[in-house]
Amino acid sequence: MAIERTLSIVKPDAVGKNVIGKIYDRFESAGLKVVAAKMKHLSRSEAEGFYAVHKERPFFNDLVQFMISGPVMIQALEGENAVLKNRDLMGATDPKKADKGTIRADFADSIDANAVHGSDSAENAAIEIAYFFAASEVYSR
Ligand code: RTP
Ligand code: MG
Repeated sequence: MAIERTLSIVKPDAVGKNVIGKIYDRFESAGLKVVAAKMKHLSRSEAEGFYAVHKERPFFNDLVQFMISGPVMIQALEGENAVLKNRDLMGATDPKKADKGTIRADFADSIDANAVHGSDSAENAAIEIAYFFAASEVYSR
């Protein structure tokens, strides 16, 4: 299995609950390494640009409004099968449907305030990592 990278965001709800470290522990316990990280309060245009694929969806405005409601913690994760592994750790988009023991089941309150973002493909991961990090800010290790 090839080493892959994925882009993860701890969303404003989870940052507000002070569970960044608990979520990082899930990544590290699963063998994913944090290879880049920054805390940032996104501007509206940054959030709109990040979620541009969803701009025609009915939930787009609520999603952007939520993502700029407070600071987020953004990280690139590296490891075997990182994209799918992170999606498995996150659980389903709606925390009510997320499997027990997943990040969203344990830390999220609703489909809007759902604790984490994770890239959905290796191709999108590369685009999303480049959206937030210069190549020189990502530390392969
Ligand atoms: P994310 O991109 O944040 O990792 O979440 P995801 O892949 O599990 O879900 P996605 O379909 O990409 O949707 C992005 C975010 O939009 C909100 N959403 N609301 N009300 C709705 O039906 C609905 N569907 C999606 C969620 O907050 C989701 O994380
Ligand atoms: Mg998504």
